[in-house]
Amino acid sequence: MALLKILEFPDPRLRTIAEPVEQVDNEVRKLIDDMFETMYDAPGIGLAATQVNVHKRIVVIDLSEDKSEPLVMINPEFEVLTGEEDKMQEGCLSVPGFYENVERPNRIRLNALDRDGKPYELIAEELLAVCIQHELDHLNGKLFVDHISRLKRDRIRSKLEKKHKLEGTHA
Ligand code: QAP
Ligand code: CO
Repeated sequence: MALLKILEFPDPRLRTIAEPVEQVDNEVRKLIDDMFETMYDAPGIGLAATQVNVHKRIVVIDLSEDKSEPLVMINPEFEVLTGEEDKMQEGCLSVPGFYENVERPNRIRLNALDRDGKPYELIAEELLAVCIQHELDHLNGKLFVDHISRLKRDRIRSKLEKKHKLEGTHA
């Protein structure tokens, strides 16, 4: 297994629209294993392939405290089940150090393939519903900062650009 490099906002590669997976084969499963390792190392609760510069429709999520509930979503699609929204503080491994409130529907139905390529359906609520929507946004080139004010987004962008410049001078 391997730790993958996570792209950070405002990297334009995070705006790529991911392609559907045609075959869930060993190469895809290796990527999924590396994505879990990368997410657990961070640590994080969700990671989309887009964030590691692989533009395929693959997401991994684990909301547990002890890595005990790994969820794999390949070619995921969701449908909103309620008009009710949850306002939740979101973060992102691609926007390190920043957290902002985002409102999203709090009950969804997900359809996806698992790591064996088998279709499944899942009704998700609250944090899981929010996390799935956040990760599926990545596959469409969207970030949680697109859901907040331009002022806040521009402040985050300039702080991260400063950080990246500093990292560049040390490398
Ligand atoms: C998406 O985010 C999410 O800033 C997953 O310095 C988060 O795993 C959906 C992380 C919250 C809904 C609610 C963020 C790690 C991890 C950071 C993550 C950081 C280190 C974020
Ligand atoms: Co994210």
